[in-house]
Amino acid sequence: MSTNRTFTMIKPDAVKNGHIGGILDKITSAGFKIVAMKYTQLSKRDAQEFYAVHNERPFFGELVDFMSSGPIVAAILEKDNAVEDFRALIGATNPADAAEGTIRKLYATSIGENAVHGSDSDENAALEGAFHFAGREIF
Ligand code: RTP
Ligand code: MG
Repeated sequence: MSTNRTFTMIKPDAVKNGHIGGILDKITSAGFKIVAMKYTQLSKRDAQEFYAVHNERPFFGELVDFMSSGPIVAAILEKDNAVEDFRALIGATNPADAAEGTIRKLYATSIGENAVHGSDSDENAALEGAFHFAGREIF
């Protein structure tokens, strides 16, 4: 994956609460182009693997249970400076600290159930995109 891409998931809380459309509108209105997208659900094992970097953290079990609790939307997004600009668009991990107008400020309910994921580096964006999508699913 080139460095002008990032990877996102609309998490199970936001899907359950009916925010897929609102979140996709924020994403595309901010200038991100969707180059891959699917509606899917992570198994517990998928969530453990995806978030393996956090497996020593106290919230790991909760995170895995939550991320596998219902369907998600996974997508690869393209824009100049995609990783950094998307982290700015989603806002702080804890919605209480998220800036006005950010996706987490608008749609997240708690630090754990925070509506969206955004890759934190170009390297992780590539790994996370490849975790969810085959080459023929990316346009
Ligand atoms: P993400 O990876 O999902 O985009 O979120 P992030 O970078 O803003 O936050 P990160 O530190 O990578 O944490 C990953 C996810 O774990 C859950 N979390 N729960 N209960 C807690 O204290 C806690 N802290 C983090 C959140 O779902 C967070 O997005
Ligand atoms: Mg993270």
